[in-house]
Amino acid sequence: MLLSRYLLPVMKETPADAQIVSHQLMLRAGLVRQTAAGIYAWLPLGLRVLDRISAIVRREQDRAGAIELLMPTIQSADLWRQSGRYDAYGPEMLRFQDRGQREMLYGPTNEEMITAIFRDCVRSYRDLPRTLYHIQWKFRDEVRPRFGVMRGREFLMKDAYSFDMDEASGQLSYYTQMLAYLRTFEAMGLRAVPMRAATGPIGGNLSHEFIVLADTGESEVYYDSDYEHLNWNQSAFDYGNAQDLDAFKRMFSHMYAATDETHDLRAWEQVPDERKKNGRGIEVGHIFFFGTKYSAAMGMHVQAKDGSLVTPLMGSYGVGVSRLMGAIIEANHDANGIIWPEAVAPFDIGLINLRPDDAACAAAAHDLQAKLEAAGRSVLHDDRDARGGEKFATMDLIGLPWTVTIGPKGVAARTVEVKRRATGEKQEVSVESLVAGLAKSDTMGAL
Ligand code: P5A
Repeated sequence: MLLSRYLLPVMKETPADAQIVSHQLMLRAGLVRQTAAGIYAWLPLGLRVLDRISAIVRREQDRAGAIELLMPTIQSADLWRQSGRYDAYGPEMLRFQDRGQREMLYGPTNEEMITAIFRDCVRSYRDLPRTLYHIQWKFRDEVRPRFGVMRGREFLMKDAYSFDMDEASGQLSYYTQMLAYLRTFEAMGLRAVPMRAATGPIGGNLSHEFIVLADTGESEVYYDSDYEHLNWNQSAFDYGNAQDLDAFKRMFSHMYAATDETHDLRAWEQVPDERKKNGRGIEVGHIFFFGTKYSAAMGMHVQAKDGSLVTPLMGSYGVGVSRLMGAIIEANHDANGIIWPEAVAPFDIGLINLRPDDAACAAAAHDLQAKLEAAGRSVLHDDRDARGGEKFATMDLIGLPWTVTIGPKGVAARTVEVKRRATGEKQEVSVESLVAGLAKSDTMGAL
């Protein structure tokens, strides 16, 4: 991608209306633009990150056996009257009428809709268990939308819904999603702790919030320091264990996290003092097991093996996809800008040509861009007619993992400077070794 033909409206000044660093950086780095209170347009660079976050969420959902579908954003009030939540939901729900005066709403969540779909599609125990998910925009008319995409009114959520024949199977679905969440956040370079939580308007009595540790977070969290060191992708944690609920529970049982030291005290007492930590964090996910709350209210039955009719048990599982972008930035930035983890960066490499007016430099830069792209790397090539200092500052602000700089001296020697954003380390390398190294390895870190 040539920056001279891209849309990247970066700002030098910190916008006065943005209170937290992630919101400031998202505006300054040209990721989003506010179009109304709590509503944002995703600019090209921001959309690339949002797509990469969604892709990781999708990959981990698929790996955990969940099945993707897509439900609409607009729902009918009648659907919500079936569960009794139409009146209960209150002013957070955006309600309106269509031209036939039918009452409609912009979905804040999809428990009712998925229950109706599943109820109408499925008759037999053979069709259960199932977990279905989608990644779709939601609207909640929050009283105080703030902190940019962290608490928006329109926001992107991954919401999954599980249907099971009995309690044990339902809990298995719940813990399967719990593991999928820990893997999802880890894959984005985040440390997240699952914390027992209240269920609010979703319902049920088994619920966890996932809190990303960040000093600027809104929630206080007391947690077991083991969470900082775990690798949820190691084989000790495996969906194979999911055949056995006890094995699954053991996987999580020695670690606890809570909103305060007294909450879930019995559990917390099992954590040795030296592992007890507290800090701040951001809620990026929330999972619920609420049994028959919606399936019973909406008249859903499936036939069991013995011919009897059973009301399936359900859970719902949310990830704040757009909020995650804010959380990732809160956890990964410095005074100069964002430091994207490689897994979600909008481009892998920023390529700076210091002298686009010089024919040899321009030819070398275009040639290197083509070679890097052929090796499977995404490249944002700053070919603009601008000062070097401005180009470096832009790259630091937008936080691409690697910057490769081409200038007249290097062109003569066939070398480039490679800088790693996370550490600031710089290295002179030959163009050949850069390209050969990239062809061999997944990460530039191998250089
Ligand atoms: C779970 C999936 C639910 O809605 N129903 C479907 C359940 N849970 S939740 O906790 O209310 O939301 C899930 C996640 O969505 C994010 N989120 C938000 N992100 C940005 N702006 C908002 N206003 C907002 N509200 C919720 C959070 O990450 C939350 O964990």
